[in-house]
Order: sequence, then C-alpha cells, then structure tokens
Amino acid sequence: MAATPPVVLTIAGFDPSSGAGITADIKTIAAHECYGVSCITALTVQSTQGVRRVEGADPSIIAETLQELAADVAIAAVHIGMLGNGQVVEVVADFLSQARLPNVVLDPVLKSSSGADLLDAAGTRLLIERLLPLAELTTPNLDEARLLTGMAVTNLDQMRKAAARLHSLGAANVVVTGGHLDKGEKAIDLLSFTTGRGIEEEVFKADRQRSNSTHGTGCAFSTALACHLAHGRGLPEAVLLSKVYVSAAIANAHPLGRGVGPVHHLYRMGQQRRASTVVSDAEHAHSRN
Ligand code: PXL
Repeated sequence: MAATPPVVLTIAGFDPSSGAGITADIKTIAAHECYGVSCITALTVQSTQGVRRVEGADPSIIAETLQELAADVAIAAVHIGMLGNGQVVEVVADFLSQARLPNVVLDPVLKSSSGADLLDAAGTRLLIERLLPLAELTTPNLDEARLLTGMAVTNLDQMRKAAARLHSLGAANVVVTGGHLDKGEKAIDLLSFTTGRGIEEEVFKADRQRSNSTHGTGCAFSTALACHLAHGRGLPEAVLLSKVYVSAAIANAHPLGRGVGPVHHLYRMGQQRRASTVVSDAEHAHSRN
C-alpha cells in the first residue's frame, strides 16, 4: 500500500469561484503532496468580480466536523482562513485548545480584496485574544497587520513594529506579507520568528508581478506554509518555498471570468504532463529505432 501523505486540515470559507477558500486550499494542499481535509466556516456568494454575500455556517456543525475529523485522522498541520464571526472563532479556539494539533497557521482573513467584511468586529477581537496565542504562525498582509495592531503598516520598518506588537499579543511567529507595499517594485515579506536566542527576522524580497490573476494569493501562501510545516520544514525554508509557489501560480495563471482571476494552484500538473509526454515521446521514438 502507498504511504499516507501528511494530512492538512483547512478551516475556511467556501468561494464558489475556487480562487480562494476551501476548494482553493484543497488544490494547494494536493499540489504540496499532502492530503487535505476541511471544515467549511461560511458560504460566500462570489465570482471573480467580488463577494456579494456571506453566510456563516452553523457553529455546532463546525464543532462536530472538527471533532469527527480529529478523532479519525492524524493531522500534521492546520490552516485557518476565513471564519466569518465571533461564534465561529470561539468554536475553532475551543477545538484547538482541546485537540492541541501541531503546525497551526492562522491567516487572519478580515476583508476580501473587493472590501467585503469576512470577519465581524467581535470575531476580530476574539481572533486576537484566543487564536493568535494558539497558532504556530500567523500571516497578516499589510492591511490585516494594520487592523490587528491599530498601527500604520506601509513600509518595512512599520512591518517590524507591527510584528513586534503581534508577538506581544501572543503570536509565536509572524509573516507580514508586503505584496501590497506602496508603489515599490519589490514585494517584501517579513518573517519574525521565535528561536532559542529570542526573536529573529528574515526579509524576503521578490520582483513584484503585474497580473490580473491574483485572487487567492493569501490563501495559497498560508496553506502552502501549513503544508511545508506538515512536511517538517523549518520556518525560513517554508516561507521561501511558499513564496516561490505563489509566484509560479500567478505566472502560470490562465484568464478566467470578468474580474480578478484565480492563480493556477495546480500549475505543476501541466508541467508534469508535458515532462512525461516528452519522456514517452522519447521512449516511443527509441522503441521504433
Ligand atoms: O482571500 C480571502 C478570502 C478567503 N476566504 C474566502 C474568500 C476570500 C476572499 O474573497 O472568499 C472564502
């Protein structure tokens, strides 16, 4: 029998366009040779053109789903995305405090890029109070870092100060993603992490990509991180590899819809098919000779 890959649990909302949310996460998890299990926290009505409506799932369904999965399979990492409201945050925090699962990556999803609220005010307060201290790693973008800390976050120095504030609120490790930094040609991400020597940092710079296929980059990045941690990789390597994955998923995206298109989470499948076609063509030619 084949060996079981690491199991990654994603707790997130449903985006019917599959650019973000649960179905996108499952693609990211598959792309990283992990097995994805999931718990839907909310339904959204949306397309590439934006979020029209958000409807939270019944908190008792969420609690039971999480318990059912955790009682059955060995979970190697957890990805937390959109939670919707405070009640859902409570249920997820209760579950995590009791189940004590490894490698919890918290993507503090607060708003969609089209501006819709994906977590209410009570939820944001509870996320800070209860989930931040339970997570191994949290991955705010600049806007989320600003909303969580109340501080302006528009450059690398302010990213450092916001990360320090998040540590003081109980976050062990923080990646502030600076893909939206003002006018810069570089996308800058800051990893601020706890080691035996105290808090250390690593800065990642990449050329900024101009693309209309960026829906779901935050979900893809944070889910890829959970997968790399599930595979046992350290934080700096996990951040570097997740950045490379998201850049390639943007670069390989195909046009879709009238709005902001999804990244291509499974771009490596096409590459493998092309590679194996080359191999089988070569074999075919060889066998004819
Ligand atoms: O990208 C944030 C996000 C996360 N999860 C769901 C979403 C969105 C943005 O639209 O719909 C379900």
